[in-house]
Amino acid sequence: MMKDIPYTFNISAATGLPDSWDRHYERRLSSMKGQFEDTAAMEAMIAENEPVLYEVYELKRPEVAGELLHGVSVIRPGQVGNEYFMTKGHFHSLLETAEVYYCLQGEGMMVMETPEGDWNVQLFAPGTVLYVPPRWAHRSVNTGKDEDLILLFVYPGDAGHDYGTIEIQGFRKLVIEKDGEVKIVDNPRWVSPERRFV
Ligand code: PAN
Ligand code: ZN
Repeated sequence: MMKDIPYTFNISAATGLPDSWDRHYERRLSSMKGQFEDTAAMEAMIAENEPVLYEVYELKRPEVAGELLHGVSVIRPGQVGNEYFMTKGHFHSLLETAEVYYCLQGEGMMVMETPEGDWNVQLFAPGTVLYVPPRWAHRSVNTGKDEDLILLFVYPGDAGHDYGTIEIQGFRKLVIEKDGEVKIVDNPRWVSPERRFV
């Protein structure tokens, strides 16, 4: 059984990485099928070298109400077509649960939306604290040229992850590079909630 005693861990100021964790995983491009608009660019990159888009370091805690799950995510710099590397993104299965993010390194954005189709995008720079209220799906995007985007996250133990809704059509907004600048544009595949099931 997990010991229930207080503990600390350190995040290196130099690397932005924790010095201890229980679970580490990598997410590669092939597990993001349907998420990037430029499917030809995506298939070509998968065939060539199957890049890692992001890594997650998690501290293990019981997945129950009252606990706070926490860890560090590292999103690599890069693009698929003109879309920046990003996380899959999800709603919490328990929709009424929030999350706090703290940007340790890099630059980027959090793209968010509610089940009703409201959207919001916030910027990340080192030191930014982001509060994601209950009900908002969230996806981290690295808009940096060659630096990792490193984020500390904390969320309720019973939140759970619902990836399915986002897998169907992605988020309402895409973050792309156009004429050398970061732009937030409409996702052409996105359908408003009222029209989704008609
Ligand atoms: C984070 C995310 C992490 C990876 O821990 O799970 O950044 O993103 P995806 O889960 O969308 O692949 C979190 O938001 N937990 O709830
Ligand atoms: Zn979350």
